[in-house]
Amino acid sequence: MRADSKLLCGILFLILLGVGCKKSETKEPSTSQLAPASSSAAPTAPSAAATTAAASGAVAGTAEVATKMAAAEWALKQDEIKHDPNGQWAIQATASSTYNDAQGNDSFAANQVTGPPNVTAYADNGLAWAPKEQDAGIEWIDLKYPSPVHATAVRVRESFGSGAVVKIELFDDQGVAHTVWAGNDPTTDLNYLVVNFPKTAYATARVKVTLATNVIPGWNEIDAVQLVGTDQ
Ligand SMILES: [Ca+2]
Repeated sequence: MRADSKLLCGILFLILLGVGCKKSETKEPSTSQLAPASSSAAPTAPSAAATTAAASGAVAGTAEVATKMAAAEWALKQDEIKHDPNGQWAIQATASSTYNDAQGNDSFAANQVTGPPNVTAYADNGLAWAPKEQDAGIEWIDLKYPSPVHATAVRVRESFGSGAVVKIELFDDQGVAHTVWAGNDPTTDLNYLVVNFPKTAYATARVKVTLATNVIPGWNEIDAVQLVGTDQ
């Protein structure tokens, strides 16, 4: 009898252990399902979606779909701009000032605005340019491009403290500045300020972006600036 009950206890223990293991297995997929969404989408959206999904059933499902759709739309737009055949990325940059007096390829140096965008989340990131002070006022970045074009747009990719751009100028081949946009920058989060204008009569290979950093408190960072145009 004793041996039987010991055996029974042993079997029961093994069954319970098995159930326990299965429980912990089922938790894992739900966690890893959330992971890809947060890495591929707009930085603020997925965590909100995760909280909503945990809160309640059908309504949460609808909200999650809407968040995913918005994230997908954002990603498609980023990709379209990045691969625009009429778009060029800067090859040379100078700035009014840089964080910690960064030079060359240092984090936050002017050169961090050259090339295609490489900041992947809305955050303080050394792959973008930041001026020396957070809220000093007027700061600018001056950029040169490989080919002079008759321009139709400038796209400024803002990666932190978005919304502080106040002016965009193009320089013609005589070095004369032309203001193509001035006003209130509506950009929020990691996104482009897109400025479209009638094709310029002059050719340009130089763009200057001016910020008023006191407008948006904290660090204001620019990841990349695209010049859009054609050679005729
Ligand atoms: Ca960058």
